[in-house]
Amino acid sequence: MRKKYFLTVVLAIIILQPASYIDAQTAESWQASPATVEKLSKNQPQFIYSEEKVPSYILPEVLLNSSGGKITSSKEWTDSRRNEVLELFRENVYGRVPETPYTKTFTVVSEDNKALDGAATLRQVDIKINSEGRSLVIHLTLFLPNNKNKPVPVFLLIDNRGPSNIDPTRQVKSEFWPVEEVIARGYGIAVFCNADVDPDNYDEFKNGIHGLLDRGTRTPSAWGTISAWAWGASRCMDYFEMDKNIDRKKIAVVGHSRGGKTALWAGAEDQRFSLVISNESGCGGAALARRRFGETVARINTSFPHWFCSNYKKWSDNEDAMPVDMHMLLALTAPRALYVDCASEDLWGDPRGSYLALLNAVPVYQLLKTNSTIPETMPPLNKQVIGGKVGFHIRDGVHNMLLKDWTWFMDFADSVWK
Ligand code: GTR
Repeated sequence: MRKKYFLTVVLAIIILQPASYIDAQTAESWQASPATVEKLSKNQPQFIYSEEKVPSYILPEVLLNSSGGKITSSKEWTDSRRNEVLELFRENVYGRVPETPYTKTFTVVSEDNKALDGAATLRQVDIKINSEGRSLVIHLTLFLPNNKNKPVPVFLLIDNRGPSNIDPTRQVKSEFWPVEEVIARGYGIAVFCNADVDPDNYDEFKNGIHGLLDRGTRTPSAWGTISAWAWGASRCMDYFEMDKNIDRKKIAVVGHSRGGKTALWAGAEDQRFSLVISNESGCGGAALARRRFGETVARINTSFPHWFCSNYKKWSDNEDAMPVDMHMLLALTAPRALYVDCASEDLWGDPRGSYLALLNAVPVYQLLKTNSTIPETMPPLNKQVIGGKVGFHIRDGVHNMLLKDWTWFMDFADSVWK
C-alpha cells in the first residue's frame, strides 16, 4: 500500500515537473527583441521604436458621452453612445459614405461543385453596382465545403495583395488565403479584391466607387479609400444574406494591414458581421495613435493621402487633440466577436499599442455583458488569448498573414460560434 502511494507521488512529480517548467517559460509576456528595436531605431531615427520614447498620453473615455455623462448600461451604449463614437470616426478618421442612390445585381458567373477534388463548391459572383447609367463590378470568389447539410459560416477576406495570392483555380496556393485548410475545418472562405471597389492610389477620388457615387464637391469628411473598401465588404455581405448555403449570422470579415484597418471599419459600420479580424492593422487600425509608435498619423497621411477623410490630416503630429483613439474603434465591434493579432518583428505596426487598444475596449464588452476579459499584460509569443468575445495573439516573424494566423482565427471562431 505504502509502496503504491510512494510510486504515485514519484510519478506525479515526474509528470508535473515538465509542465511547470513549460509554464514558467511561456508565462513571459511578449517584449520586442532589443536587437530589432536597435536596428529599426538606427534605420529610422525619426520614428519611435522603444517604449522609453513613447510620450505620456491620456486616452479619451469611451464610456463618457459628449456631455461628460457616464455610460452605465448596455442600453445607453446601444441607443446613444455607440452612435456618437461611430459618428466621431466618420467625421474625423474614415469619412462618410454618400447617400447617392444606386442599385445592385448579383450574378453567379461560374459554379463548380467538384472544386478541391470534390471537397468544395466554388462559386464566382459578380456584384454589379449601378448609378445613373454607370457601373462597377466587384468580383466575389467563394468556396463552400461540400457534404454539409446546413448553412455554413464564412470568412470574407478583403484582399489587398492582388490576384497572385488568391488564385481560385488553386494552381497557386498562398498562406494568405488558405482555402484548403479553411474548407477542411468546415468553414466557407470568400475573397474580393479591394481594387475592384477602389484602386489603391491617389487620384483625387476620380476612379472606383468614388467616381461612381460622389456628387458635387467633396467635404472634409467625405469617404476615403478605406471607407470605400469597407463599403465593398458590405456589398459581399448583401450577397451572403441571399445565398442559402451560407449562415448569414456567422460571417467573419478578415483583413491584413490596410485590409485589417478596413476590416475594423467594416465591422464598425456594418453590424451584420459577427466576427471582425484585424491582422497587423497598425496605424489607422488597431494601434493606439497617441503612442506615436512606429507608423504615425502624419506619416500615413503623407504616404497614403487617399486612405482617410481629409479631416484626418488635422491629427498629423496632433494626436492628443483627436477626439477618438483606436480602442474606441475596437469597442464599436462589441458585443460581437473581435480578434486582433500582430507580428513580433512588425514594430512599425505597434503590437503593444494594438493590445492596449483591445484592453481598453474591453470595458464596453463587459458593459454589454459578454463576459469578456483579457490580462493586463501581453501574452507570450505564439500563445493565443481568448477572453469570451475578444481574442489576441502575437506571432513570431515579420509583417504578413500566414496559415499559423489563420489557424488561430479558426480556433477563435470555433470558440465564439459554437
Ligand atoms: C505599410 C503601411 C501600413 C500598412 C501596410 C500594408 O507600408 O505603412 O499602414 O497598411 O503598408 O497595407 O501592407
